[in-house]
Amino acid sequence: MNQPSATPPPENPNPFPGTSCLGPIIRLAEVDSTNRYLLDAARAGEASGTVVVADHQSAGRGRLGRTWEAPAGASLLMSVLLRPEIAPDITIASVHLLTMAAGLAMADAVEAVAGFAPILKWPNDLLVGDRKLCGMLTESEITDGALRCVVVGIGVNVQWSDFPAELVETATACNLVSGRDISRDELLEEFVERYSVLLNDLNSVLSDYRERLGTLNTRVRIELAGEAFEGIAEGVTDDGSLEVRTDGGALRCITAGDVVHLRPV
Ligand code: BT5
Repeated sequence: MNQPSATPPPENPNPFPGTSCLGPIIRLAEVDSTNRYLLDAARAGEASGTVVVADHQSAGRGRLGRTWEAPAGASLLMSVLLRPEIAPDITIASVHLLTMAAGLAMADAVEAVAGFAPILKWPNDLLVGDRKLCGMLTESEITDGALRCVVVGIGVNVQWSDFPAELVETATACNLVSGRDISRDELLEEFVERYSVLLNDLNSVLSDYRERLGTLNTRVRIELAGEAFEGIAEGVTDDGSLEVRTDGGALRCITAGDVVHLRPV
């Protein structure tokens, strides 16, 4: 007698077994911006935890209306959709923890895959020396005073042969630092594992970020709209602002702006 055929188990929608909350991964060959794509998808109901990865962006976004440039296939260009249910501690006032956690997770992923430890720079960069390896842009959707979703966008230079003239003095890539080919997929996998763990325990993120932030105790130049000054970066407040002791002795709290690391003190 024929045995009734067993129903096959449903396919695991999480491509990274052992992690609890990130996935599925949507892979795109080309998009204007993974952040734009995922914010629109979120408005249309896309699930929390969805990750979008693109080979190329035609209009990659930086902060303050700037652009993020990368030739096709050279960078890990990704965005992660997070809704409050995936990280229940998240409120409007603590969204910065998601970016800090992404920075910590990506720094560790780079170290695991490429064998070197990048420096964290406030608020959102990974550097090697004074060259930028990775930038992050977090965008939130708030309606009626409530946080609906957060999209954390990350661009990491992974496998570059040349840099465009405007980046040649300021950027670097994993393969150039490690002296060997580096896989975007391996980096993605390592990042997703680490980020999932941190999202499940955001309480430790701020202290880990402070401990590992290369900006602290460093002489910095702060560039704000219409103003620049120098000082020593002394701390990060609970709301994620950078505290800088100016040469005049005042303590200034920076919520948004650009930081240049000048030299260690
Ligand atoms: C950032 O802005 O560093 C945030 C970059 C976020 C990019 C990711 S890629 C996936 C996701 N989808 C998006 O559309 N965006 C995110 P900011 O701190 O403003 O730095 C931007 C500046 O970095 C530019 O003005 C350039 O000077 C420089 N830059 C641009 N492309 C770069 C690259 N590939 N490597 C290093 N520096 C770069």
